[in-house]
Amino acid sequence: MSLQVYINGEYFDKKDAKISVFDHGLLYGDGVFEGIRSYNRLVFKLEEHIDRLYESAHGIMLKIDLSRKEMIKAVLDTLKLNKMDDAYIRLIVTRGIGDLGLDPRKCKNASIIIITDKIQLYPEKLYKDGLRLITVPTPRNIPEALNPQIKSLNYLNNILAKIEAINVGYEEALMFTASGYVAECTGDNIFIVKDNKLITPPSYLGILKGITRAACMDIGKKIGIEVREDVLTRHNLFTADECFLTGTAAEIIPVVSIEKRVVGSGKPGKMTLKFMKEFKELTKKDGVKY
Ligand code: PXG
Repeated sequence: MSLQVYINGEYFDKKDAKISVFDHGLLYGDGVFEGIRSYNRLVFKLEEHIDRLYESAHGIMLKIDLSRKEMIKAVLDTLKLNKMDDAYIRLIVTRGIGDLGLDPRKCKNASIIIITDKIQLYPEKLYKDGLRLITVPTPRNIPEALNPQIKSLNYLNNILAKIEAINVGYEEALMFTASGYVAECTGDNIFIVKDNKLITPPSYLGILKGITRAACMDIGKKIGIEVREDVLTRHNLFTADECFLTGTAAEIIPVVSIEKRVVGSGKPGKMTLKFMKEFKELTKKDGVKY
């Protein structure tokens, strides 16, 4: 059986899983999504992801016909059907089929798509050796225009930054806010370690409020490490003892250089390794079973 994809309550073979060219998700990037992971048949932070999906949808006045409970069931059913033990789940809700013209009133029904597959955001080697970051000219979207807390289907802001990093030979881009403060990377949040404390940019600056980021803040609390949200400058990054990125796809990945400045010892730091270990443990026990 080939991979089964859920579209509006029905399952389709991967090759037949298609949506209309008149769907406003395609025509205008009008929709929202979530990226979720399961580990050994436990879906990590499923409720948090579903809550964020509905908040993103509410932010763009997109009505999802399924209740949260029904949505959770649809995700779990799709995982079971595909017999996936460890999966990357892409949950997408688009405005649905309309006409040419961006008026969302023309779209009568949102399209719901659930893909359960695999993802490898960075090469395995970088988890051992650490990632090099480069800063890029494109700032993160200003929250007054399109708040990055809405996980929308329009990721061009991040894709432009990714292209800028790739063009100069880097795997990942560090993005700033329009005012020049550290924001996040293209699909990950950022943490630094300074004097045994963890610091991450506050969400009001205009970043995605990452679920892995929140999990790391909880880990800090649990193991007695001070974690705080604070505005960070480039200089704070250059003088950090350690740095790492967090995200559902990336999990936790060490950063060893930023804009050619070596971070700490130039190797993944002790605190970073501790958080990576604690996070792995958490994913083994924390989750919704299927
Ligand atoms: N910032 C941005 C801009 C993101 O897109 C994160 C931070 C981390 O958030 P979570 O909640 O996942 O800890 C994200 C999430 C992909 C991919 O396909 C990207 C993400 C998640 C899953 C897949 O590149 N980004």
